[in-house]
Amino acid sequence: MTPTPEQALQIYRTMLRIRAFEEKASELFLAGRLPGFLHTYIGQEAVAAGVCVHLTREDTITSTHRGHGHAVAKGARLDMMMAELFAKQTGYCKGKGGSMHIADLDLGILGANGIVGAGIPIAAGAALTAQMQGRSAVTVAFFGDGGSNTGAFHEGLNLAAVWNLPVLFVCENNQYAESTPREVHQKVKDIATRAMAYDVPGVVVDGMDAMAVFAAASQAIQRARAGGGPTLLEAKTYRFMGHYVGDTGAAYRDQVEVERWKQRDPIPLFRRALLEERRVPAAELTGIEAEVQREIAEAVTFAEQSPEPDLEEALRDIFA
Ligand SMILES: Cc1ncc(C[n+]2csc(CCOP(=O)(O)OP(=O)(O)O)c2C)c(N)n1
Repeated sequence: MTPTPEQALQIYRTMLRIRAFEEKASELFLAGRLPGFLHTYIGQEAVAAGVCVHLTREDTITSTHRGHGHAVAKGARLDMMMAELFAKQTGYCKGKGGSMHIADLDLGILGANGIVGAGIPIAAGAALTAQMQGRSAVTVAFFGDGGSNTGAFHEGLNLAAVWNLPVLFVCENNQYAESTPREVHQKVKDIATRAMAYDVPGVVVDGMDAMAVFAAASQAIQRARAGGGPTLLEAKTYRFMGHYVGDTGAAYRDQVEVERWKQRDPIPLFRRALLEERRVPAAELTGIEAEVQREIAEAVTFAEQSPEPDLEEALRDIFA
C-alpha cells in the first residue's frame, strides 16, 4: 500500500517539521538558551511520520526520551513544544516538563518518558482501555533497541499478546543505546524475532524509507483495529547526531559509518521519490519547506515572548 497524494505530502511536511524543530532547538541549546537535556531524533523522521499518518486523534502514542518527533507527528504544536523547551508558562507542561515530558492527552500523546522502556506497558494499558470501552482506537508504543532489552518490553508484549490488544510496538533500532552498539547488548540480529516468543507478528522495515514504513504500519494498524492484536515492527534506522546534544558520538562510532547512513537521509530520499516517482511539482515542495521554516521562526518568537511560570506553579500538579 502506498500513501495517497495528501498523505505523501503530510509525511514530507511532518519530517521537515521534526528536522527543522530539532535543528533550531539544538542551536538554541548550544547557545545556552535552553535548560535541561535534548536528545534529537534527526535521521529517524521517516518512522514517526510514516506511522503516525495512519492515526486519528482518538488513537494514542507513548514515547521516549527522544520524543520530539513522535509528538510532532501526532499533531503537537511547534510553538507550545518550543515554549516547553524554553521552560515557559505556555509550554505543554507549563514549562515544568521540558524536552523529555511533552504530553497532550487531547491529542493522544500520552507522554515522552525518560525511563527507558516505560512507555511500552503504558501503551498496553491504553490499548486495554480502548478494547474494554469497545472503541476502535489503537495505541503505538515507540521505543529504542535498548528499550527492547527491558523487562517492561517483555511484560508489555506478553500482556498485549494474551489479551489481543490493539497496539503496535515500534522499535526504532537506531543501532546504539547511548554509546553501546546494538550487537554488544543484543545477541539477536533482528529485534523483530523477539515477537515469536509472544506469538505475534514481527516485521522488519527500512526505517529510512518513509514509504516502506507507511506500508508496514498500515498493515499492522489495520490488523489491530480489526481485532487482530499486536504487532512488533522493527524499523532499522540511525541517529545522525550524538545521544544527546553536546555528545558528538566520536568516542564510540566512526565517521565513515555516520556518513554511510547519511547517504540514506530519509528526507532527501523521500523528496526524490516525490519528484521522480510521484511527479509532485518542485514548487510545491519548496512551498512546504518555506512554510515550515516560517513556522519554526514563529515558534521561537512565541517561546521567547511567553512569560516564565509563576513561582507557585512549582507546587501545582503534584500527586505524590
Ligand atoms: C530504565 C532506565 N535505564 C537506563 C537509563 C539510562 N539511559 C538513558 S537513554 C539510554 C539508552 C536508550 O537506548 P535506546 O532505547 O536504544 O534509545 P535511543 O537512545 O537509541 O533512542 C539509557 C540506558 C534510563 N533512562 N532508564
